[in-house]
Amino acid sequence: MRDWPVLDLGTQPNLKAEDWTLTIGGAVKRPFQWSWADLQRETQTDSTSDIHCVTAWSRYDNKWRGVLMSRVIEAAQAKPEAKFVILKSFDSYTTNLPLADLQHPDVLLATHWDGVPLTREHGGPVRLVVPHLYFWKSAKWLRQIWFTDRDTPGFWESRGYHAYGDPWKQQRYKSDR
Ligand SMILES: Nc1nc2c(c(=O)[nH]1)N[C@H]1C(S)=C(S)[C@@H](COP(=O)(O)O)O[C@H]1N2
Ligand SMILES: [Mo]
Repeated sequence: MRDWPVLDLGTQPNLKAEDWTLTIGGAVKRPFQWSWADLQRETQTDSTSDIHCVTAWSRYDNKWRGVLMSRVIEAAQAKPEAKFVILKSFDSYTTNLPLADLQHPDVLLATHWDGVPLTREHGGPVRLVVPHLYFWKSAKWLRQIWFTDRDTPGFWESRGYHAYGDPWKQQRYKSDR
C-alpha cells in the first residue's frame, strides 16, 4: 500500500510551511513559539513505527522524519504540576494525553513520511506522531501544545472515545478498561 486512509473533520487547512507556527504554553517555565525555520534548526530524526487506527486498520513500518517531542518538552521546561497536555490543531481539532507519553523516544513532530514532505491531507506541514496510542491522538496540522495539571477531553474523547487509547488494550471507548 503506497498511501494510507485520510481521516479528519473534513476541513483540511491549507498551510504553507512559512505560515505554520507552534505555540507551547500553559504550565511551563519557558513558553515559546516555533516557526518552520526554528523547527529546521533542530536535529531531524528518522523513526520507523506502526499506525494503529481505532477503526481497525494498521499500517506498519512508516518512515517518519521530524523533531523529537522530548526535545520540545525539554525546551519548555514543564512545571512540576504539568501532568497532561492538550493539543490543538489548525482545523480546531483537539486531543489530550499524559505528558509522559509525549516523552517516548518515538514520538515525533513529523514533517516527512517515507522520504517525502507530509501532504496537506495527512497533516502537512507538521503533524504529531504518537505510535503507541490510537492514531486519533496523532494531531495533524499541529498548532499548540498546552501543558496542564488536569486531563481535559479533546474532540473524540468528549464524544465517547477513550481518554488514553492504548491499542494493545483495545481502549477505544470510554467504557473500555
Ligand atoms: N488536526 C486533526 N488531526 C487529526 C484528526 C483531525 O480530524 N484533525 N483526525 C485524527 C484521526 S481520527 C485519525 S485516524 C488520524 C488520521 O490521520 P491520516 O488522515 O493521516 O490517516 O488523524 C488524527 N489527527
Ligand atoms: Mo481515527
